[in-house]
Amino acid sequence: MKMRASPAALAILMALSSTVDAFAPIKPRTSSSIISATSLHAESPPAASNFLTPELAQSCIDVASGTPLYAYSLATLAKSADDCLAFPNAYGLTVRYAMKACPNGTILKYFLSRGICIDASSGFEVRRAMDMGVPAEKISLSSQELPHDFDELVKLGVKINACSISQLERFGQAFANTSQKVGIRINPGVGSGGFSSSATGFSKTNVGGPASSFGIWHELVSDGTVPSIVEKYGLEVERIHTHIGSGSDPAIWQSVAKTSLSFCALWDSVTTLNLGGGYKVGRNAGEKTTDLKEIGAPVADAFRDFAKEHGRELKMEIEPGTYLVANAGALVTTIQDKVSTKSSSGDAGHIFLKMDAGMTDVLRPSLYGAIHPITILPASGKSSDVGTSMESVVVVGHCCESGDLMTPKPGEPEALAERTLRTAQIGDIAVMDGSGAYCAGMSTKNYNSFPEAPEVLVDLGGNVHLIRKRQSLKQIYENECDVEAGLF
Ligand SMILES: *Cc1c(COP(=O)(O)O)cnc(C)c1O
Ligand SMILES: *[C@@H]1O[C@H](CO)[C@@H](O)[C@H](O)[C@H]1NC(C)=O
Ligand SMILES: CC(=O)N[C@H]1CO[C@H](CO)[C@@H](O)[C@@H]1O
Repeated sequence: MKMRASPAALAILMALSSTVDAFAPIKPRTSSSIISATSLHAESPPAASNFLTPELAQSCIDVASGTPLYAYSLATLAKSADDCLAFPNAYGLTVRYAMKACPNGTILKYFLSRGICIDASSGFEVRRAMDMGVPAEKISLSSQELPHDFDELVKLGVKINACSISQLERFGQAFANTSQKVGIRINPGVGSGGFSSSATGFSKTNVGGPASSFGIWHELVSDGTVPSIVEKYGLEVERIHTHIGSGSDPAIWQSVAKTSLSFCALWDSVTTLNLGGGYKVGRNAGEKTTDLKEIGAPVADAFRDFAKEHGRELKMEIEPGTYLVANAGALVTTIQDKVSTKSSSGDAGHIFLKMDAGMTDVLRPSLYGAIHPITILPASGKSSDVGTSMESVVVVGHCCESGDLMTPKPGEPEALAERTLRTAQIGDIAVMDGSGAYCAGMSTKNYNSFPEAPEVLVDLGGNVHLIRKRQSLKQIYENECDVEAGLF
């Protein structure tokens, strides 16, 4: 069966794309999404991290044979999985975990056990998930680089979303005239990301809009280019996909859903709309976490309206990464040095705390100016030894790299900001919360030849399990090859 974009649907779409400005750009909100300078100087910094008391942090250190390490809370993973699985929907929901946020096999297996499927960002992620036991048909791939073996993945049951015209062409050539089902990822012309204030200007975290390379530009759908490729190769468009990082505003989510649904009207064969991820999570005191029930309700209404108008009950997919894991992970480090540049003549200079971790483990502060809470715990690992004095310090990582800054100004990776913490001595434990998403999986791993940190899982009873060992020095260079003798 050939699918053709109906002229009526195209007209609706063109009308909608001109009202696309109705998606207000996400403005930085001083009160919630961007942490204010004063909240970084809380009267009394907490005596325990999100989920690690001094005693529990010490158990993690014992199990991982030292710091640094990443600890993940099963209780927090369970709660965020519950929230996502309860996302309001009209005609069925599939939750896909965006595994690039934290790809350890144990976490994939946990989400799989909860009925959560996988969103993969590369062919390698697909294979990694399959190696961890995720069935191919539970994996969907939306990638910037179509893997060379994509046809084999499709035959195994992996669902591929074509993310560019050339990807769609290659897909069509591989499956010409077979009515192969395909998904189309569309850049609807607007979008935002974690720290951007603009929907149209460039921001490193933008995943939609003219400054973003993700997905097929919406005008190439409305001008007939995509429909004609689909027709030329006899493909069947089964899924529409958008992922624009929409934040936590219900009105924005409803507009995103409506615009995305307008693309579903183009092909009668579409059964599923995937709205991507991008649900903001508050990591610091005073920051708001998206209320999925609140943003989901108007989205479910939009699906019902679509069904009334088009007689098709579409299934919904969401692809949270951050929401599922961000606050479930913490980086546990040791303060291995403390230096001062304060001069006797004035108040210039700072006290610096140096962690035994840094951009090699958590890149977000130095990449985006992202703010993570830092909690100082006593070296003894005993709650009774938590100190009461405070100190304003700058926290840095262990790399010989001036950008290895753990306390930037919010949104300004180049600028350092002092933070009031419990006074730390060399040897104390420093826990960086909110380190579950885009930390272990995205770092400058092995820079300065620091080994990759181990990972532990804290179960519901507070018992600690090693889920990845610390990398050895040899593992860092084991793939290097010798050149023949006499070359230099
Ligand atoms: C990264 C990504 C996600 C997850 O984004 P979060 O902001 O972590 O929720 C979802 N879908 C796609 C296609 C992605 O690339
Ligand atoms: C697909 O089928 C059409 C006719 O329906 C034909 O013109 C075209 O050559 C076929 N393409 C391939 C690659 O087989
Ligand atoms: C990729 C990775 O580090 N995966 C590890 C996650 O933890 C499990 C242990 O449960 C290991 O087997 C994986 O190798």
